[in-house]
Amino acid sequence: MSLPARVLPLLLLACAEPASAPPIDPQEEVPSQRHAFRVVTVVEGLEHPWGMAFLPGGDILVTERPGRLRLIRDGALDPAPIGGLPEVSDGGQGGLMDVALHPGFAENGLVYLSYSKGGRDGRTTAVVRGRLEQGRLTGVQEIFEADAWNGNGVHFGSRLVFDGKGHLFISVGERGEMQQAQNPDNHQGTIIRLRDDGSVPADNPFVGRQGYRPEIWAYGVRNPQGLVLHPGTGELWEVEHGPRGGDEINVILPGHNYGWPVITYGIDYDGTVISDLKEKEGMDQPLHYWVPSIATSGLTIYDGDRFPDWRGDAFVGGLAGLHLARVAFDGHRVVETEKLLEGLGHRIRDVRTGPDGLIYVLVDASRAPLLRLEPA
Ligand SMILES: [Ca+2]
Repeated sequence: MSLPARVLPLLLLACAEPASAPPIDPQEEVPSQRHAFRVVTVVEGLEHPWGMAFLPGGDILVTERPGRLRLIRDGALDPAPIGGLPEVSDGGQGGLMDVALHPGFAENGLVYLSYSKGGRDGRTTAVVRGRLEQGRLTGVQEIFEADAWNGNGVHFGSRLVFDGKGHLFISVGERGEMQQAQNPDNHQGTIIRLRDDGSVPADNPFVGRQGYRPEIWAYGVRNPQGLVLHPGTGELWEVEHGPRGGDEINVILPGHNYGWPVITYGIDYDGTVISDLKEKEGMDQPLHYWVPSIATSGLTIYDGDRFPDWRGDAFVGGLAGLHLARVAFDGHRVVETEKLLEGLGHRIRDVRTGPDGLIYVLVDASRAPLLRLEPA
């Protein structure tokens, strides 16, 4: 596998891991601007966990990047991984990524997984679904394979979000080929919108348009590793891992172009200028950006009842940033930012609001914990 020189520092960054994190004292009250909280370890010993989904009844599914789907049952990590998974091409930034439940999971048992898939032309991002039955996925079928093949080990995306109206959103990275994010004739650097069976909705913005893939909902994104429906407005919010200084939060609208790499607030990892432009007609501006980068991954808009003064705030994981970012909004305007969980030395891969109103945080490490923020 050959890699362009400009992605090597990124890989080093992605692989860098703190030697050991200080132990967390669950009794310790952590102060912050709006709420004091405690950091509780739910389980330990996950290998590079990436995504999670809450099952009805309180159990949790967690993906591990090397290709395992794990079950946290009654608060303990089941030693046996879920069976029946597809063959995952692990390595670099690729592997098993997100997990999401079909909105009708209670009746149909359908679980969706995004992962990097290997093939003759290198690797790409793909999505499968299967029925969870007695510790196995059965009837596994591929519902999407991105036209985003190459030999690069970077920028696979990939989050999965259902909108509750029969659609599934999938975020796909530009696979380390930045110019391809502006080419809508492939899936590199896009947000995809499909029906739950993988078919293309007739009202997607580019259906029938020459030179555009009909699966595309929006394009011009770099490496989108956070995607949620805003619980208050129903908007699709995205975070993308930018170049050096240029991570972004965006509101994703149908048919819109988010500008990478024509406009950016960042420079390349080797210090070279990617673009002189920070804005351009026809390209959407982010709601917020980070300079320097924190290496964003994971996003939740808090809507639980346990931290009332955090309601409506965005929580974003920072990998290289080694913290959880809280960004408070008034509509689309940022009104407050704060770094949480600083000093623990944790690369943060994912963050979710649990059905219990607590905030769950996945750490990226070879032996990693799932953490939970509880009110003090
Ligand atoms: Ca952008």
